[in-house]
Order: sequence, then structure tokens, then C-alpha cells
Amino acid sequence: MPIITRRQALITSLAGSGLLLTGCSKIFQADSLTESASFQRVLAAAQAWTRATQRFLLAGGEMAREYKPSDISHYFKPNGTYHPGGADYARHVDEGFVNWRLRIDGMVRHPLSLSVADLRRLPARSQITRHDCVEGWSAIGGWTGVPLALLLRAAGVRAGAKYVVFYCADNLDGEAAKGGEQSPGQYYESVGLVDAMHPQTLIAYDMNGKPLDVPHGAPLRLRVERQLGYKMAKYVQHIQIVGDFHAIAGGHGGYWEDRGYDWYAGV
Ligand SMILES: Nc1nc2c(c(=O)[nH]1)N[C@H]1C(S)=C(S)[C@@H](COP(=O)(O)O)O[C@H]1N2
Ligand SMILES: [Mo]
Repeated sequence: MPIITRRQALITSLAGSGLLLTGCSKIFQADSLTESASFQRVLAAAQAWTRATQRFLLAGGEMAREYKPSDISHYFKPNGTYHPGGADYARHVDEGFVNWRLRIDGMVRHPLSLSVADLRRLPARSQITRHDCVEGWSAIGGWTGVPLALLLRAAGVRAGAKYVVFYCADNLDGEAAKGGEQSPGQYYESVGLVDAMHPQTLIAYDMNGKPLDVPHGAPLRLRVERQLGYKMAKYVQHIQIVGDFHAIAGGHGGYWEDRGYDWYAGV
């Protein structure tokens, strides 16, 4: 019974995002964002995304446990990269990330390029979840962001696509100058389309009600609840939809997967 109640509450809040859409269209008309074709496309996809999410919940789709604001950890350990090096990222920090773009391409009908401001004006979801790192620590945090499903619907995933790959701005042991995105040291991750379309999978921009800070992945990070911490790519700048990932970096679908971790990291 409590589960049904919670599901109904979620559906109610998702119906609310339909109202948010109306609000967004108004802002959109009066704003310079009319320039952004990508933004317009995502906004147009919002209604279909709301219906798909409702279907998922009504069909009894599994949600990760969500917590109360009072459960939020006082300290959430930053892990892995605390600050991507390099002049490019430093410039983005100085500029307050106004020129950061999230590119979405690969097996899609409409490649997208969105600014952080674009993402902040789209329907959002907030959730308080527990993050589990393979190193043996956990922390509870609150996340707000755009459901990845909405972005994928807007981009129009092509038949034959199976995975979503996330490329990050940090380079852990390669030399950024030599390799760029395909260098073995570039942090990247991938998830299957089912996890990518899950209602709790977000491109998050806020943590505990404040813009993501640099140690936790500013300006954008992935939240893919029900999976281990290393899947939650920070500093995301490029999302690519692919049929397989064997030709990418070490071929195992992620920075740590190329170093022996499991690709499917269910909690
Ligand atoms: N780009 C990038 N993403 C990353 C990492 C990283 O080093 N670089 N570390 C991963 C690991 S192992 C964990 S546990 C989480 C840590 O997120 P946090 O720093 O917000 O705690 O980010 C994951 N995402
Ligand atoms: Mo981790």
C-alpha cells in the first residue's frame, strides 16, 4: 500500500511537470532562448516524455529508494577527480560555465547542443538518493536535473541504438593534450538504453539545492540510481548514442571498466 501511495504522489508530481511545460513556453517566447533550436526541440518532446514516464510508473517500473531531506549526509565525499585540470576547464570555471555545452549525438535523428541555462529551463526532477562507491562508503544526497529520457526523446534515438556513452572533461592518467576524447585516460561511462530512459536517471545540475560544485562534477553530472558510484559520470560534456562501445577507448564501456570493473554495476 505505501508503495502505491508513493507512486500516486510521483504521478501527481509528474502531471505537475506538464504545468511546468506551460510555464516554460511562456518564458521561452519572451526570451533570447528562441535562438536555441535544441532547446525548442527538447521542450516539444516534454509531453511525450511525461506520458512515457507515467506509463513506466503505472506498469510498476522499479524505482530506487528515495529519502527525506533530513536524511541528507552532512558530508558527501568527493571521489576520483576533484578538479579536472587544464586551461579549458579553468576557463569554464572562471566564466561560471556560461559557455559549457552538452552535445548529444551519435545514433540520433537530431543532434542537440544545450547550454546549462537551457537545461535549467526544462522540466526538472529532484530526488534524494543514496550513492554507493565500490570503495566501501555511501552518502545520501539531493539531486536536481533534467531526466535523460527527455533529452533522448528530443534527440530521437535511431533503431539499433543500444548504449548511451558519457564523455567527461577530466583525464585521470592520460595526457589530455595527446588524446582528447578517445585517450585511454579520459573518464567516460556508458549505460544501456533501459537505464538511460529510467525516470530517476538525470543530467543533474544541482546538489542539495545548490549548483553542483567542482568536486562533485560541475556543471553537469549523471545520476543513474540503482548503480554504483563509478557509473555517475561527472563533468559531462558529450553524450553519444551507440550500437556498441567496443571501438571506444579500451572497449569495455567505461574508464573503470577498461581497468577491470564490471560494466553492469547494479547496487
Ligand atoms: N568524470 C568523473 N566522473 C566520476 C569519477 C571521476 O573520477 N571522474 N569518479 C566516479 C566515482 S568512483 C564515484 S564514487 C563518484 C563520486 O562522486 P562524488 O565525487 O560526487 O562523490 O563519481 C564517479 N564519477
Ligand atoms: Mo566510486
